[in-house]
Amino acid sequence: MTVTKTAAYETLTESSAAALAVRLGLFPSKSTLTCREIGDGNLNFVFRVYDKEQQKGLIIKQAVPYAKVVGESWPLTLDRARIESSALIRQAEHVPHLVPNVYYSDTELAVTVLEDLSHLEIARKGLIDGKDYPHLSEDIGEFLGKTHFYSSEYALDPTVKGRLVKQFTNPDLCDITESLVFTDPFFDHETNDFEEELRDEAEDLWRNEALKIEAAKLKQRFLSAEETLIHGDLHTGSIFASEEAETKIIDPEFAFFGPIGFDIGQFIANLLLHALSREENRRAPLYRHVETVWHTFSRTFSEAWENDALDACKNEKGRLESVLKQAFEDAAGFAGCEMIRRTIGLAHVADLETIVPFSRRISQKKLALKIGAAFIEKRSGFRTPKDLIEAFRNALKE
Ligand code: SR1
Ligand code: MG
Repeated sequence: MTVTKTAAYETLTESSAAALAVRLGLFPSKSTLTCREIGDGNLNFVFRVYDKEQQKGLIIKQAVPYAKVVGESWPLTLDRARIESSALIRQAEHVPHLVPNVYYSDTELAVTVLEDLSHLEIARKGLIDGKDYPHLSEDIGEFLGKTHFYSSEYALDPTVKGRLVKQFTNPDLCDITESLVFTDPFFDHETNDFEEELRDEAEDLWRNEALKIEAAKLKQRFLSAEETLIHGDLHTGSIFASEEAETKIIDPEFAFFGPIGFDIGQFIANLLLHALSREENRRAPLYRHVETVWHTFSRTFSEAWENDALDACKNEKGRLESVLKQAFEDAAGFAGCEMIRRTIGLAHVADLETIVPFSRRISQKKLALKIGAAFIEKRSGFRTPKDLIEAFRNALKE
């Protein structure tokens, strides 16, 4: 993998992206290439360059200096491209089979050239189409257990960790999460976005002082617990999957040193938001994923701890358990914030938006708000994923 700094930033087009791939020697100059912009995310351009003759493709991802979902009125630095490629490279040291290969990155052009994963599909889309992805949660649990342990202070020398914390300082993207996940949905803020039919529920949230204080505490954990290098945006749209045991975690541009429970919480929230779009008799695979991701994460993290922890109290009874307990409590609270923001905040999820008829969409969104609030308020009492599922199912019954 090469990291370069070109002369100046310019926004790529389909033809200049293809030309870049040739210039980098990733395709022979005589190739007949097609290139299409396929990005459907909120922040970047994504080009797929394909050589039909060689049946070989690659992805060129370019950050633009603003949030695409909002427009040029929301400026953003381009540094997220550097963060993303560095995070992918670091993750690949521990779970090479679960992340895309990085072929090239250029900090000035804000470009990352990546393995083409077009044979897979985005998990959110597949779930909406009725797929269950039996291996998904085991793979995500392994990804989180290994990457979170080996970038934490439990595994790293303090000076190495300090250097990494600096390298992955990501203020712009942390600010997005801080506002969109932990603040705006809990106030009558202009970024919020919801149907008039949800106004009473939204206003109830905004009046709920106790809930707002708990969300503020979770925001504080998010901002100050420099525990490990987290992915930072692990929703089901950041995962490529197939039904046949292949999973790739993409898009770690929000990566920074944050609390261990954040990624697990976001993943669980998005599974449960999807569960709301299904009938109860189709929810079992989602409940299983919630259990499996936690159990695989904690088993993988614990094995790594046993083999490689540097912690002075490594073998003291209860030390590892207290780390995992904190991670689980945080995960429940973060999941609650994510469920609320995907319902009344900015950046909704297709799982809820495609529910028909409209009356059911509204009733499921009301449930998402109620479950989100319960997760935040009751998080310190939750011990296992079964407790989360029980709280979820109780909300459906009440
Ligand atoms: C302005 S960006 C909106 C959302 O898209 C990303 O995927 C993150 O989830 C962010 O909060
Ligand atoms: Mg993303």
